[in-house]
Amino acid sequence: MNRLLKLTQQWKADNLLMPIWVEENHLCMIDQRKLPHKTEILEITQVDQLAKGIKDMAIRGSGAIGIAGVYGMLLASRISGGKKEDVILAGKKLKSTRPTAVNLSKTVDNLSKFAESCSEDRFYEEFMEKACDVLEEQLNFEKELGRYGAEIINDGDSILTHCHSGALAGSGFGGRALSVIRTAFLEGKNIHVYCCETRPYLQGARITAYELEKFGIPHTLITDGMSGYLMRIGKINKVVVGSDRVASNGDLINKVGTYMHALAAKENGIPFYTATSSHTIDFSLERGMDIDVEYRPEYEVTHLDGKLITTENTRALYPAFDVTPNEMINGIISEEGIIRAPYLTQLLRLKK
Ligand code: RI2
Repeated sequence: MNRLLKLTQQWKADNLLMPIWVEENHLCMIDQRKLPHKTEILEITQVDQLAKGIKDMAIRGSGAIGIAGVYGMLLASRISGGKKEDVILAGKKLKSTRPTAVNLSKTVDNLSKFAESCSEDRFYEEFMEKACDVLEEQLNFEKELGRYGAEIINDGDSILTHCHSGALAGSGFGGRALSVIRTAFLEGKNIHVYCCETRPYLQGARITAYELEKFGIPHTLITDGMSGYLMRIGKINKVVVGSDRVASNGDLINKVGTYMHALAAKENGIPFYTATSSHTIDFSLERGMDIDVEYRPEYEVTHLDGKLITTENTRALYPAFDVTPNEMINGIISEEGIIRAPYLTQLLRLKK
């Protein structure tokens, strides 16, 4: 049995809620579009299938699509029979699926570079070792940032989170935001989570609430527009969200709606944190507003569960992410600790 199959056995025994994993002859991926009512597992044997799954949101969350990038490159290296150009081409295909979350493109770029340096005769074996290192590192980051993040959670906190930054958006422990929340809960802190439904894809309603229930963490679902009022009446006293990308000045790019929660938090004097890992910091990006925001199809807004909810003529717009300026962020929780302003200098600790 190879190292990856052994690791997978271990992760299953540890009860990780993995979004994607490997079996003897194929990849398995939970179709997140079907949750919470159905746990459908897609069998992946081709890179194109995986790329489509990422593009169509069968797998999503910045950490998870980065991990999907690792599995995709590994799959390509196996199919290629040692042809490096094929692996690099597969990387390009994978990267083109979702442009905003940086983990996918960073991971694929690193593995493409690694492919160039592999020896011809042991190409797949070397690639496998590298993939295992990256996957293990991601899981460790998740647990580490959870431990650091739990320090800012107090007994009695009511925490708002937006979208889904949890196990299925990462390596299976708790992703980013939910690693912080889950660790605090496991430490015995009495907490309550308000999760936003997250229109239009409803990751919060469908997946965050599902995971919180699985982890036994008390929670309440709210619609996105309710956060400001609930802060004002004292129901929410902290915000912890994930991150699709962090610019070198600390600006946060995350699921659209995050910026509105940050504005409401600032107005109400409520601390706002993002949980991330060094892989999600884009040191080549000076400011958040310089990013290429992914716009998704109109029908994802005009339709609910495949049914049109507007008139035929109604036009819709769906920028999938927004930008929260660094000055609205009280801390960036990472695997190396909690980074605080001035971010431009402090984030350099994570530049490896
Ligand atoms: P981690 C999601 O985007 C949201 O923006 C969410 O905050 C983030 O990814 C979670 O990723 P989408 O992929 O911070 O559902 O947990 O569009 O890595």
